[in-house]
Amino acid sequence: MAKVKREKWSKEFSEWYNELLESAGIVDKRYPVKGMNVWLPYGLKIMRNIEKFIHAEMARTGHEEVLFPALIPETEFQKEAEHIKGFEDEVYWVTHAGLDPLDVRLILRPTSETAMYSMFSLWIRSHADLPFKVYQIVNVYRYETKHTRPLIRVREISRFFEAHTAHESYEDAERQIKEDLEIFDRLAKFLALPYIISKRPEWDKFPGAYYSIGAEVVMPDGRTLQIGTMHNYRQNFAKAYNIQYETETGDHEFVHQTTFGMSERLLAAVIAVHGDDNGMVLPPTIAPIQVVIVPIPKKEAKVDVFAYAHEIAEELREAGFRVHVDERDIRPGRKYYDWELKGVPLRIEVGPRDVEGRKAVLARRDTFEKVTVERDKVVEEVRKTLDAIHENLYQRAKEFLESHIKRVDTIEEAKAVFEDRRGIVEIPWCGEEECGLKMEEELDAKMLGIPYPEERARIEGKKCPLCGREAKFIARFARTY
Ligand code: 5CA
Ligand code: ZN
Repeated sequence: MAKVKREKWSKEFSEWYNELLESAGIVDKRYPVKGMNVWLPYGLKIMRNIEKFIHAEMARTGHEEVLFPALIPETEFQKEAEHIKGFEDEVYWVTHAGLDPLDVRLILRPTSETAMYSMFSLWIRSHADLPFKVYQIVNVYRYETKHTRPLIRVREISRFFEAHTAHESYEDAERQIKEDLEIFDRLAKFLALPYIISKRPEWDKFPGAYYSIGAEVVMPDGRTLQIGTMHNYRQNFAKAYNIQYETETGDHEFVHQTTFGMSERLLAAVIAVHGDDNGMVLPPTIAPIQVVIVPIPKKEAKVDVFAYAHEIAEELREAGFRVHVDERDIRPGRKYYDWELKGVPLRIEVGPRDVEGRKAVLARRDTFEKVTVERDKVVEEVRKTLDAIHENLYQRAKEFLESHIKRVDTIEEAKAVFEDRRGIVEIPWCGEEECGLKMEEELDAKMLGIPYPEERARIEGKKCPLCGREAKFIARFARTY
């Protein structure tokens, strides 16, 4: 039985990742615009399965789907001062139509606040329209200057999920953030991804937000990846875009707004967190093929392994599984290799002896364990094994995450963590921006923020290692993607 190997996966993660995206057929990064990649069929199928879950969650929580144009007039883009400041050096401009310069130049959306909110001000009239909850999954464009990487940091984010909501009060907007966190938690469980939530420091909030929170996973090399964010805007954008509603008493008030954003980074996290040296390991929930059946014919055998394989496949399909029978005329070992690379969670091998004995061999992708089961128990065993795989992926990832969070008291200890296995360092902090920024500099790391909700971040009896004052919070630092 093969053993799980994670040498290259952890020690040369970048190389492992880039090779895998190509060999497993996820995206092709040879497209001639830097930071913009081509989705390949297999990668797209996995991403669509993630999106299906997101659409279902949106329906469950009463968000309506919309689609806004990708172009935004300069005049709309410039209405919220903080927002422009945050994005002006990242937007792509459309300045001409044919040969004529445009009167009002257009930007390609980097996110859709400035596209949506002038329309919100037309649509939202009274308290009866609230809460107002919409979302879209679209491509957005950001001229990223940090190192670009497929799915992780792209200049065309092709599967950008953004939910935008408007509320009567701050309290109701806070309820929305709680709902977003619950949706995110269900999605993370669906992807078998353990994560941490932090409230961003003031200097790293989303441009225009009152506060921002982020969800992070730890990648195989110990760096963190932000895979989701929620923002409470309070009335900042409502004032800039004049989004008012009539209260029950006939007064006019600005709405409170929130957003919730994610992208194909979710897929990057799944690939990275669950993978090993043999390739991807997909959670059964999103695997385009959950079970691959490999018939192993033998020349002198009289029984038909192909018919037997199809019979099992049909039965599994009827039970609701996504199944593929690999009938290619190549050696079984080669087939195993291909499907392991592509992360198919479960393989069934059937040879003449299995046909004669009415048996089948189940081989797990996550542990490489093999068991022989009775033919009439196959459906039941497949169901049990896929569940076990999902659970094992989650537990393994959870252990990895937990072993990469270290609480320390001094800068020296924090530095040692970043030299050793990296991950996330938690350190006492007085709460002052000056100390936070200095710690970022000394550690050559980013402050992810403080644990969320804030009650979990408060500490007593510790000193800020920089200024020696009483520490108010635990602050998290990491090298980030
Ligand atoms: N308007 C808000 C909420 S929708 C917003 O744009 N927030 S964001 O800038 O934090 O982006 C939301 C999520 O998109 C991030 O958490 C991250 O998962 C993803 N994302 C951001 N930039 C990129 C990028 N260049 N490539 C891939 N994913 C990205
Ligand atoms: Zn301090």
